[in-house]
Amino acid sequence: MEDEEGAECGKADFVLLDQVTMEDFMENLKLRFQKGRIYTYIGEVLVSVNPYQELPLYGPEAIARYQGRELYERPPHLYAVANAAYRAMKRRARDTCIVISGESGAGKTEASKHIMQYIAAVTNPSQRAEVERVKDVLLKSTCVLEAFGNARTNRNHNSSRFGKYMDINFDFKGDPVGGHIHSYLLEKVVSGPQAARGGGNFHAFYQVLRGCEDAELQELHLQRNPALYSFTRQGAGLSASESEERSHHRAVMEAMQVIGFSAQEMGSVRRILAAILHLVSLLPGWATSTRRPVLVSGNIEFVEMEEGQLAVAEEVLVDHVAELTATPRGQVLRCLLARTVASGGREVIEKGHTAAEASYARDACAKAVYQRLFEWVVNRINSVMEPRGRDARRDGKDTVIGVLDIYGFEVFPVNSFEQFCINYCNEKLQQLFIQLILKQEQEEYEREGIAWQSVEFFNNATIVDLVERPHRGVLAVLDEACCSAGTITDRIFLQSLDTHHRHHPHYTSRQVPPRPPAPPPCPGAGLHPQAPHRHRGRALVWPSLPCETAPRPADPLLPLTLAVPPQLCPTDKTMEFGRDFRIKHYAGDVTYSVLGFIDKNRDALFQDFKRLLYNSADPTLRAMWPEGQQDITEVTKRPLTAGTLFKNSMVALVDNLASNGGGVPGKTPRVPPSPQEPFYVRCLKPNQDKAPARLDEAHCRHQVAYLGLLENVRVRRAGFASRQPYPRFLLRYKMTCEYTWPNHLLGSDREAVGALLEQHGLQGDVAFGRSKLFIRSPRTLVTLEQSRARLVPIIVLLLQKAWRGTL
Ligand code: AD9
Ligand code: MG
Repeated sequence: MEDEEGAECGKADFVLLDQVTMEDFMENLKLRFQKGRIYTYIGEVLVSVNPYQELPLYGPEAIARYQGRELYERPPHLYAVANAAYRAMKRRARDTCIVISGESGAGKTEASKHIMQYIAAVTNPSQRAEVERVKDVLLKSTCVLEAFGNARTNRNHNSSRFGKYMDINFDFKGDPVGGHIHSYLLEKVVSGPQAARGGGNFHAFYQVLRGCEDAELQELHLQRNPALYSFTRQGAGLSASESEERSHHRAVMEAMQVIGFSAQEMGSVRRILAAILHLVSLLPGWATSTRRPVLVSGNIEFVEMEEGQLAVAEEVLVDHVAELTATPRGQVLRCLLARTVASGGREVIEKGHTAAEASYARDACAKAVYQRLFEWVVNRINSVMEPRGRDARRDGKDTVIGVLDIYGFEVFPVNSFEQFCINYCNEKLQQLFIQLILKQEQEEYEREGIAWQSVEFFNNATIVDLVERPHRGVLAVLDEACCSAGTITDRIFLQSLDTHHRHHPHYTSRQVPPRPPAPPPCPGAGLHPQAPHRHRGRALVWPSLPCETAPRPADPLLPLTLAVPPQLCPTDKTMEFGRDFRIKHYAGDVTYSVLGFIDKNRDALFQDFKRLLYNSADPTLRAMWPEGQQDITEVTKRPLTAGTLFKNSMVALVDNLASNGGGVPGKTPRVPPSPQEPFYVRCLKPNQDKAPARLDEAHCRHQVAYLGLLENVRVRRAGFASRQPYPRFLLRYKMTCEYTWPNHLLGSDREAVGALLEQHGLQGDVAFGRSKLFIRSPRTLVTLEQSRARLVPIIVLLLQKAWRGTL
């Protein structure tokens, strides 16, 4: 690698550092970044730094240089990882996956696109039409998904608001024959979260407004200016240029056509987007209305009439929504102003909304419609990527490469339920990284019959446990609050969290003042007017809560080098009393505002809307609401909460990645579980300002620390810095030994390797495994590399002379 890059570019693998200190790590990272080397290995893990500028690193020529090569043969690159995953999958006929992680804006989505491009470029040499079709869909799906699932934030102008795990199915020849996208939590944006993250709404809204022809806009009853609609008027969403949005719109339309969306479906999608904009739009002229607006929250639509009845301020919007959703106007109006409730047996009554309820219901409807639209788009893409012609998986010859690109860890001035879920997801992935890196090492040493020495890691399991622990984790407490009939407020939920977690080393809030640690009184009492002060076994029955009897022990394993954020003071003034709680995440402290947690978790949508949309004359919209056919009296089961659904999907995802379950969240596994071997890309964000070619050392240091990259290097070197199968080792260094050049005549490759090492006097620094050589110190590798570097030019010269016949 270094022969190609030159020593002035630093070490291409952090394992080769002379010492594993933060200083040495950062020096190498900085040196490489300055030289345009944004990729560096830690063994087989790729560390990538976002350059925030176009670098000449990609494209067909670069792809050709990596195609078919071993990981270490060329300088570190995403193509090398994609190639390694592809070769591993092909060679061993085993599923594999590439997990891309890092904070928001670190370059995960871009990395996933380069990986897909590499795979598309190196497959299907025989140009089979069906394979070409699948490749087109795979590549084009990214653009469509980004339009519907990404938004501008102040951290990233193209921030993924959903997680994506894309499976690519390969046939026995190694050509892509299908794929499947699993999507996770689409943030539901109305006004709260988007304002909090200083961001805009999903790109799709701006693209429709800026990109549609005038006549189309007229049909949709829309005006071109996004500032006129409350969904699109705020934050960073407006900072994209018109021409940019127009060209994105064209690209998305084209991509949808290539994928196979029909003209009728694309029309439905546009109409649904327009209906959402109208549903929550700012009413032009409302101020001149004689009616009195009663709810001032940015969306002023409902007015209370003199008689106490509710009405919609600007009924023309109801006409638009009804027309665009192909539903009867009268029913739209009814759903907006009232709800049907079952009053026992088969009897139903209509209950009028208050203005606040009506606004809540309208927003819930807009959010749900968008979420269904997104899910429908994903499913539609999946339907055209389903492997065709045969049961591809059952014949046992197909294998899968999964690429995980999920929203990165994020902190905004105000963090809500969405950030809580996103950061929990990142905790899970970090835990997986720790477990697999340790597990893989351990297993490899065992498999090869080598004794090894363990390295301690910061174990973030305690944070994951704080969130997902049954009965008392944050999500369980939140669910319990959501199940209680109406009386539980966000604030009471916060009190309950405090009672459970006030002694947890990673939890803080200002709700309950700190108490002497022992013996703590039962904190479940007095939470709620009806709170009985007693335990009820394991089951958590609101609001009587089990008591913490003793402070939790500290983290089982303390980090060796992790820059632990300063110890939090439980009475931290930056947190608002009765509103905030804080979690000390592996990546830093995040203060969450509990406001809206219960609503967002409950994620309730009145059945009336579901029935309304199920009865739409638009088949696309209708297909998104299958449960709308249920009668209100049949709806008895409480749906799972958003938090629980998310947790379940994360647990299944992580199981899948770790090859324990093979299942996919919310779905029965399509295929039996099969072992996977993850490849990792760890993305770093160089600065907070998206500035090109600028590496802010403090910011990077923090990421290196919390991602556990130093520990990763240490583990890699703990026992052994490097390991290589005997044939590969010989291929690389055989010219450095007279017994192995050009070919060895010894009994086995292992013996030949032994002879080579003895000639260099390096036999004391290695261990011989069953199929691999394990090299303890990087110096050994450096010695061999230097020896090779001296000899290669001489050999090349000799060969050239031989070819020219001058030897
Ligand atoms: V988030 O968690 O979805 O908010 P990502 O996905 O980690 O985030 P993304 O890939 O979207 O970040 O990268 C952010 C921006 O950095 C991109 O829009 C590019 O402008 C820029 N970027 C990222 N990687 C590269 C690269 N290899 N070359 C040039 C890059 N620019
Ligand atoms: Mg992204």
